[in-house]
Amino acid sequence: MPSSETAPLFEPPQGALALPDATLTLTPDFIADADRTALFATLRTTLPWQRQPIVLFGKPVMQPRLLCWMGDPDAVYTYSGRTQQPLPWTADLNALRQRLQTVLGTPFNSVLANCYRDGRDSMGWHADNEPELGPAPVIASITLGATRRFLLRHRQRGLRHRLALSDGSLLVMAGSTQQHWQHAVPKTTLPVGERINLTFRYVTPRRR
Ligand SMILES: O=C(O)CCC(=O)C(=O)O
Repeated sequence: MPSSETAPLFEPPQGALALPDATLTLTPDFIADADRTALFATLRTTLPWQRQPIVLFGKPVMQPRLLCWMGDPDAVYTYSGRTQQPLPWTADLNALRQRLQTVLGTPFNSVLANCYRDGRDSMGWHADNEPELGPAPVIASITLGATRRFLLRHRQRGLRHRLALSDGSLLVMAGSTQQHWQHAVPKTTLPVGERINLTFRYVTPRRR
């Protein structure tokens, strides 16, 4: 019997979500309750958070949240018209990376960290389908802090699904999910606290 550290996450009954054309697994308590507050505080105070513009319809627009891109030196990532050079791993993020690699059995060489300061911060509809992620990327998404709605919409069939991503949860998106589904974190008028989301990825290594 595998231990909970090594049990595969892609098999039911560990939270596999039955959506067509998707491989999604939600593990609500991936980060132990006792560790969540301290990890949130460390990431919030030590990561070099930035507001960054993206290019929308040819014009630079500020993204409505704070973010930073970290990873191996050759994990260069281009999305929404902007090329991200990785900052070096912090000890906490590297430890999470190692744990995810062990549990999921797949490599990660980078992480996009997003900080939603309140309900006005958001993430628009998109798929993580940039060429450097490959055709079937495994995206491991950890949430710390406030619970926010995470919306999914099927790109061809008009299906929709809604998840609540809560403190300490891990959502894994794999297989053909990014080919067929888009996702978003909408704004909310509810009084919500700060939320950090970490999406660990493997991008094809590139020369700097
Ligand atoms: O904050 C989230 O849960 C979503 C993050 C996301 O969509 C992304 O990093 O691509």
